[in-house]
Amino acid sequence: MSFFKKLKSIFANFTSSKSNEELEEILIEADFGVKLAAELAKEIGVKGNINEALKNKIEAILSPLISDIKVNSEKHPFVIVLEGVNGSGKTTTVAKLAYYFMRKGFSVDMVACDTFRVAAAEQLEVWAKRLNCKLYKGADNSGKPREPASLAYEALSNSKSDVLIIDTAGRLQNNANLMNELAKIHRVLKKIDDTAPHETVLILDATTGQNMVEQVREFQKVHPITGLILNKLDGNAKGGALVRVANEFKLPIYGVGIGESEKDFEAFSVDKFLKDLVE
Ligand SMILES: Nc1nc2c(ncn2[C@@H]2O[C@H](COP(=O)(O)OP(=O)(O)O)[C@@H](O)[C@H]2O)c(=O)[nH]1
Ligand SMILES: [Mg+2]
Repeated sequence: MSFFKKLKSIFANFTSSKSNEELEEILIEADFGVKLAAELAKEIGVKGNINEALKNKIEAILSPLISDIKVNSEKHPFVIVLEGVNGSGKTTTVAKLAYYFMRKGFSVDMVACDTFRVAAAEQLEVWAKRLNCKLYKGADNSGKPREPASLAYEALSNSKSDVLIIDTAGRLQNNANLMNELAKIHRVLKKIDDTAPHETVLILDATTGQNMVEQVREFQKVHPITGLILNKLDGNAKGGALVRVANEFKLPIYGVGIGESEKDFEAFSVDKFLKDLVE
């Protein structure tokens, strides 16, 4: 059952005559995870209006984390690396963030560090042309893929833009390779600016459910993630696992993806999220 349906059934079936253990069990069923379910059940208790109490609790977890992704103009360029598993929407989010920053008057360059798939660089090239951004590309003139870290280095050395957004690969031969490559990109950026990257944003797919927690944990092992973007909230996914991610990692939530165009990025709204959960 989806998180949404489970939550709906909690709201529909829960009566205040149930015990704390029962509430805890239902919350575990609803993908809150064992730890958070226990905490919530303890705090909410079985008295009063469970719906309201649960909503208040979810709001208390999420609201403090909602944040803008802000450019620090002292950093030039301000470097943002997007990371995440394959298909989570990284490349599309490069375009969304570029559009978002350009509307605020910042110039943006893009870097196609997913050099392993030709299609990945081409996908970003289409966005770069459409948004009129300079692109640092993942293949040299012979068509041979560039090494991602060396491309990132070249981009940061040469970019004159306000913001530099670096797209990365989501899948390599194995996880260790992917993580090593990301670590290397960070290392070379620091050779030029030891405070770079200024943001490392993990891109999550709202349809992945509880696997989200694992993803945050894995990427955090390599270097600190500074914020999250939750994509594909326009579909059936309700992104319920985000509550658990938020509770566990306390990372800023920079926005949500609600479609495939550059304009489909907006601030996370707790009200909208809660409405979707209970309506
Ligand atoms: N419906 C929807 N589709 C999205 C969203 N973000 C990305 N996509 C689509 O998801 C697919 C994978 O996106 P992509 O940016 O290539 O993911 P990447 O592998 O992480 O770079 C593409 O077909 C995108 O158009 C979103 O917010 N909503
Ligand atoms: Mg991509």
